[in-house]
Amino acid sequence: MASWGRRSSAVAHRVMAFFQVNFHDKAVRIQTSRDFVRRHPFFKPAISSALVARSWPYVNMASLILVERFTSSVARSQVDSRHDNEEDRAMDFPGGKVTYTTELKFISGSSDKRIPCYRVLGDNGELLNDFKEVNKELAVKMYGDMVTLQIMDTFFYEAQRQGRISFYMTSSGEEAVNISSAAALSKDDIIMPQYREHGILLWRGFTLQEFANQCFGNKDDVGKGRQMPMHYGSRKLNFVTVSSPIATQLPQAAGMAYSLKMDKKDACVVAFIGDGGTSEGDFHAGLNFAAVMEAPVIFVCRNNGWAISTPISEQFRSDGVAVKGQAYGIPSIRVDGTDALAVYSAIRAARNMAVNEQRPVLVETLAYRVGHHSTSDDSTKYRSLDEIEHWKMDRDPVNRFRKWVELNGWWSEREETELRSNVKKQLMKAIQVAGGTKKPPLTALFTDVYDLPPSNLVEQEKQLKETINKYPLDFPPDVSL
Ligand SMILES: Cc1ncc(C[n+]2csc(CCOP(=O)(O)OP(=O)(O)O)c2C)c(N)n1
Ligand SMILES: [Mg+2]
Repeated sequence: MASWGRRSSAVAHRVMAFFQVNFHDKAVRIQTSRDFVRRHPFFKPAISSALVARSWPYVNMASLILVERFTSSVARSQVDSRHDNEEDRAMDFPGGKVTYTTELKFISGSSDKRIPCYRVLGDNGELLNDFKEVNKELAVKMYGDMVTLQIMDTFFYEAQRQGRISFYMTSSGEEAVNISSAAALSKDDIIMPQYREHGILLWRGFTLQEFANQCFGNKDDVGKGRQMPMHYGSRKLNFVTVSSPIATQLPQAAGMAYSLKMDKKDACVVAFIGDGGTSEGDFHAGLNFAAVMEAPVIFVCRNNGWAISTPISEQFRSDGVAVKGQAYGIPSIRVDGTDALAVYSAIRAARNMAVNEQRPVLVETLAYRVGHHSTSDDSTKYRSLDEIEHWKMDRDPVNRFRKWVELNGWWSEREETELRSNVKKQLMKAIQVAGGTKKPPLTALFTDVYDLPPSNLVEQEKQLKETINKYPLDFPPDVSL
């Protein structure tokens, strides 16, 4: 934990705080400044102890920060009030009182009842309660973006099949998780994606042309063609660039959320993870850090049943993922990810909790991965066609939401036809333009990381140019040296 204290100060970039801490009943004031952190990003013990009164024993700065920090009174009071009535029979242990029992009994590895799945819409798009959070304007935009996402996925998937781009991943089956989450958040909330969350970018205004430019890796791609397709990112839209190593975004999300808290921002971090990602150590580190530091972050676990060919029955023996949040002391909920309204209201409530109460929240969405894992996968090799068809036909989130929008009289067949033909036209144009746009110059491969490139990079650049000049037919003709 102490090491995280140091790490978070680096992640958060700056600490402009004036801590008043009580240590062994003596008040100590420690001022840290932006300059101080820049000069001593790891709060070396020698430096931290120098800041504390000399007569004091060695004190680690990180542990002091953890004593009295930006807290959540709600989270604290929930922990403290657990054993109020059992004082007499309780062991006073660090972390809180624990009651005694003479019964030799292990807590069960599973509860009798599975955590239920929150939903608002019935199977035929009918409301199951008196939900009023989504008005016509919002509903039509949500539906429009879900359809756009579906069509975009089909077009880019086909473009990969035709050899025009190298890779693609669809969000088939998880359109509501994408679009409803985005709709429920504020644009100031920072998204730390896994990789199947491009619908959030769409919602925030990333254009179809920008998607196409990234997938084609052309000179107009924001990332200058240096990432695989699907590794989108947009500083303007508060969407941190996708990074493939699974779950690395979760500890980073905890640190980033803590920095929002220090700056008293009216925003949270929203970190996405797949069911497979929860088996990574970083998932557990991220949740625990966020819980202990009371960081305003929403962890959204897209439980889609599969991690490439690994089914969730081989991924974990717990009742899914929501229960893990409780183990870390994080309020958690399981939501029907094929119900756009349920996802919307759960994420909205989670955001209110994260921002107003300054604490993490975990949302587990259940929405089957209808598509293959990626264009490098054929899922019919490890799961039945019937299973895929069932989710595709009977539980499609877009159709279900459409039924509700239509029941309200907010959508017609004519609007549906217009929307679809419009999106298709835009996509055909975007793909044509992106495919016809030059690649970024080769030098872009070697810039933007170092102020002065190190000698090994200079050498690699030289070697690459020599190789291209020697074997020009093996390299794309539209890359300028
Ligand atoms: C650390 C790490 N290990 C393995 C992989 C290879 N890999 C890429 S995607 C994936 C499956 C992830 O499944 P899940 O988290 O359920 O997300 P989904 O694809 O279902 O959305 C794996 C194992 C990786 N990218 N990073
Ligand atoms: Mg999965």
